[in-house]
Amino acid sequence: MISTLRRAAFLATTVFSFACAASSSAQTATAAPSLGSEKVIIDTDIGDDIDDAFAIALALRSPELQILGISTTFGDTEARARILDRLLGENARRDISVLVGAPTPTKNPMSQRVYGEPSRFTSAFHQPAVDFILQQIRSNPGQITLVAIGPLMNIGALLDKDPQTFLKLKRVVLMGGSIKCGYNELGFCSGPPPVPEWNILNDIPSAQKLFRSGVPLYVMPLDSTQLKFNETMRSYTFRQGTPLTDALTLLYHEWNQTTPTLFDPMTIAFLVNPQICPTEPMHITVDDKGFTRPESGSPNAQVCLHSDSDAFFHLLLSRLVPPQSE
Ligand SMILES: [Ca+2]
Repeated sequence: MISTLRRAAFLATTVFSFACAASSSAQTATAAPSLGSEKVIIDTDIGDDIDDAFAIALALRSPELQILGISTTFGDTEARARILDRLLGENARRDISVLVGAPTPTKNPMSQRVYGEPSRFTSAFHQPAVDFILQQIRSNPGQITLVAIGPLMNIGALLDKDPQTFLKLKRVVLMGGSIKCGYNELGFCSGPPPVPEWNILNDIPSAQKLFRSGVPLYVMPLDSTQLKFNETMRSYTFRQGTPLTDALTLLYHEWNQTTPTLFDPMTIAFLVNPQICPTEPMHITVDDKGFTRPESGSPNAQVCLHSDSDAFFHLLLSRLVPPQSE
């Protein structure tokens, strides 16, 4: 009981501080479209789990970022692109290109497919993701951060098609892998041993290519990304009634589960404030079962094993909520 009361008091204090932060960051919350200095392309499997939508929402509200495009990967990539069409259209961000990866076979149901049914925002054509990303790298060598928050088919295709251009990325920031702990419903790293993580497991050869590529690689594995979006935070977010929070509300209900784990948004939080997920150099080998094993050798990745979850949620909520009226 004592711990329950303490937790309730902590949550009340935390949400109050989010509200204050929202009020003090009115300029941040209204800054759209963003023309920030950090050029990013986000590669996503939005539509299955719910965390991709939160990652994109946070990116849309991060004026530090200039989002050049959002590409889809894994399964029915056109359906995912239509979800993005609507999400961007309803938030007046059709300036952002929506790209489509090659479709792949999957039996995984797409929980948020209905959100992407044809609407006034649906584009008749989506440019192939690999062509667009290579064009953008060639036009902006050394400047683009590729944020990978889905299975790695597009990454593998980029490396197959033009590895020299791929190496002209500024860096890849990946949500993926499991270094010292596996999936844990409690949200903290205690007990479960490492497992093959979803984004790695669904395209192991591409993951192996990525970790061997030599591109600057920043990794947010399960160890630092099992961030539970609890009931208090959900209620606070979903009652805001903005186009962005309304989109998240719809997608959350179509997802039809209770507590989201916000794995993917940590990549965006890292771009905005690297101190939220400090990295350390490691040599990671992806084995044939999809385990990401730390081994001896020269570092091939900067890996975040411990994140600041309070700072993460403070950033997320202070950006998702609108400015308070004076
Ligand atoms: Ca994802």
